[in-house]
Amino acid sequence: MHHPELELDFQGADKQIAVLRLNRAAKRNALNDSLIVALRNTFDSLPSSVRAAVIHGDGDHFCAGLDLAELTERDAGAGLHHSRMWHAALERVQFGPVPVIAALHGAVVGGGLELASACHIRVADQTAFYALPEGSRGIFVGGGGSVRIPRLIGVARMTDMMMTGRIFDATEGERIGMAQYLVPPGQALDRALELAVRVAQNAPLTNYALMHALPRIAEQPADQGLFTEAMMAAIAQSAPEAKERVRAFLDGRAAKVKKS
Ligand code: 1HE
Repeated sequence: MHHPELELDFQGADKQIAVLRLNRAAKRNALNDSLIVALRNTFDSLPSSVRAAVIHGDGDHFCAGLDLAELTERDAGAGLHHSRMWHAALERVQFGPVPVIAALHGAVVGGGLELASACHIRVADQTAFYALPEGSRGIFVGGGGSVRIPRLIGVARMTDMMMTGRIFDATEGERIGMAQYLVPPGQALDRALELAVRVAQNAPLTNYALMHALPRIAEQPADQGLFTEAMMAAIAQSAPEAKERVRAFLDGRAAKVKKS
């Protein structure tokens, strides 16, 4: 199961935070097939103590995307299966057991951006930049990018990135919705870990609803979305943990909402 280029570590008092590190800096963390399979296996087999995960990259870049050295003479069938392999792995990131926070720096390009877009929250430092060089390499996205990236930044911006090779820097990236947090150079991992600790404190059913119900509701027609929302709300509030958390607030034992 262990893959030398995908390090897995656990942090927090109860080992609640899984920290995954792409560990292939010499190749700018380019994702070869074995790394993609390892990513999938890791999310399939996280210990039940884990409540949130952080993913980041070693070296100067988050991830240079697909390992182009492996993009050999695939025929159409092999290309289809290759793309589906990426889909299966990134599906386990998005719809796996726990929320995943991406800590981004340097190149977040091609399949690296596809991986980042499968995560639930993105934290970028000022060195991050975003590109989809597939357009200039004569290929197309194949790791779910055409589905997930427009949901972050819109179809028009993704078209522009692929057609013209446009690169967004970290500040622009935060402005257009690539990342939700922008931090000084070198601070993305620390901030992502802080956020993971916070996310891990939520009721597991709330995180489940945010990961599994919210994106589906967003795709549904309004009437169906409202119905799904009502079902999810009813399930979440029926949990003993929800009742206890609400009681704690009413008894003055829980934090108020405070502006920072
Ligand atoms: C690689 C890869 C890679 C670097 N596959 N080997 N992605 C791309 O088109 C991005 C290609 N990479 C780059 O543009 C640059 O490498 C970076 C901007 C990411 C970093 O630049 P730099 O100057 O720090 O590194 P470098 O000198 O370009 O690369 C260092 C080594 O990593 C070098 O190998 P070396 O043996 O000569 O040292 C590079 O060849 C290697 N390397 N990126 C293989 N991507 C599911 S479909 C997804 C489709 C895509 O992702 S297409 C986009 C692919």
